[in-house]
Amino acid sequence: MNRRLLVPFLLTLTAGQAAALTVTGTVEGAGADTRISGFVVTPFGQPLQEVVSVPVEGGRFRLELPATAPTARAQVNLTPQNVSWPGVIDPVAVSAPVQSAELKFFAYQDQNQNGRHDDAETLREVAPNVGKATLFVVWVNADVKVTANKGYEAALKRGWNAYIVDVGRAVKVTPFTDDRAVSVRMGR
Ligand SMILES: [Ca+2]
Repeated sequence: MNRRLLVPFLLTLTAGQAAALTVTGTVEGAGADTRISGFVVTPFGQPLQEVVSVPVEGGRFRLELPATAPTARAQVNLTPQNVSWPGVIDPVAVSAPVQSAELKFFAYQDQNQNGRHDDAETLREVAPNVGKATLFVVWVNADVKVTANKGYEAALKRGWNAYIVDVGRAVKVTPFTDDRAVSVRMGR
């Protein structure tokens, strides 16, 4: 094996070793050709790029998040001023300067059935829930701890992180694990 072949091979190996996160769930009210997708978004929640998407089959889906870093244009400097994550209320503290990208979930009808989102296909934001708590997915380029009002505390590890955020009298942030199924309700 020559050196030029070896490098991509090693990169593939490394990517394969990273634990990719799997989100399985049920969808209520999905029409024909509905896909559930994860988009990296701007700090204002506008979808930038479809990172992953899967068809809903029999009201169910299984989404595997890639282990790779999101596109550079989705990465923003995380500051206490621009954390607009669910459950985060001022005052906010960020323990280290990092780049971050938030992933949001959208549903759409794949009208041309090409297996991906096209501009003409209307995106509808959906909230995957576990009970009354919400799934939250974010990428950071280094370990960082984010704390905020009402007990919000998230210790993020370099790479993709997934949490269940429960907003009540206090904000409870717990790691999301693959064995917990989410539910998505498509509003009308
Ligand atoms: Ca399409």
